[in-house]
Amino acid sequence: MKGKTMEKIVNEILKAPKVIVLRHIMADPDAIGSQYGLAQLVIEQGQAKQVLIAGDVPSTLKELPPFRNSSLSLSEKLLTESDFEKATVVILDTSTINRVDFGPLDFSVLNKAQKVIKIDHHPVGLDTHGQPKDNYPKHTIRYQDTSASSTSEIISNLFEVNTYDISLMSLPISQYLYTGILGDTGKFSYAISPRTFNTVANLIRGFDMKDFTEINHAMSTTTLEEAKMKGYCYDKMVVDDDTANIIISREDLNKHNWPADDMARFVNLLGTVQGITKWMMCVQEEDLSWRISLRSTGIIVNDLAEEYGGGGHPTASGILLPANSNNMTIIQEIKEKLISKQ
Ligand SMILES: [Mn+2]
Repeated sequence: MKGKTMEKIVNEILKAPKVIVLRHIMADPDAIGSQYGLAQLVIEQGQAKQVLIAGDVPSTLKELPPFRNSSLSLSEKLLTESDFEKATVVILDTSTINRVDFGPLDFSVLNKAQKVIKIDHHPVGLDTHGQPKDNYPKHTIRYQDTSASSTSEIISNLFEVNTYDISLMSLPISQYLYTGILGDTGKFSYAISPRTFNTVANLIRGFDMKDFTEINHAMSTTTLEEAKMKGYCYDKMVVDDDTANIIISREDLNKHNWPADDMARFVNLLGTVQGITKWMMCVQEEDLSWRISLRSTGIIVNDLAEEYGGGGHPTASGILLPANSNNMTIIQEIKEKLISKQ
């Protein structure tokens, strides 16, 4: 942890008179957990008179205990341009600017902001001048830590910065951040480190464990509809040796009235089948573009994603193919390349 940079950023956020906390589109538990966690931290310990959050919460995540009962979700509203005036905008868990959930606005509103701070755990490439290729505004203050399991882990570590005290942690903050870490580690199955467990130990210390086991349980349950979607995935997946793939067209989704976003979240189901070490899920969005997720248990797949204009983590990356009549050919091509990868 680069203590000084982190300390500077914490102070910057806690002293700001107006704070907006944003995160990525197609939100996952880490995006929302880190966003709510930081927003609540500023409300409880910061000097801001106004703390605003924005972004669409998927219906499935609205039911998770800490988000369901959150006072923050009630205050959520669509931001307007004037909200950004003199604001310190903190963008969490979002590697490139085009993935920020601005609601009806776009990134140009950041020009009105006093400060833009990016805190993230995703890797970003550098351009020839050594600048991050994330398209964030020039004046952005960045804190990027790819060794963290999640952005929620980074936000939890804010409490370990000199001036702050872990005993100041409130139960809502703890639960938001715990949920985020749980989400990005697949309930401590991957991306973990000794630091992850230290962080979690610090987060839950002093609270009733029931407040966390309740989250564990909720994250293991699904709605009946989701259970049916999972069944569909297992039924439709195709296995070639150690590689699994599933291709779900718009027509397939429409038949069941299933949103593409909800379906895409089940990508890791394919990896739960014995013998599968790499897998891909292709889901067709409403605009007929294809969202392709590549995953593996260790084999590097982001080079394949990059070959098709995508990117991400070495073992978890994605490609977006804009609507095109040629897409099925490209998907077959990616599939073949994934099968032959070792
Ligand atoms: Mn994350």
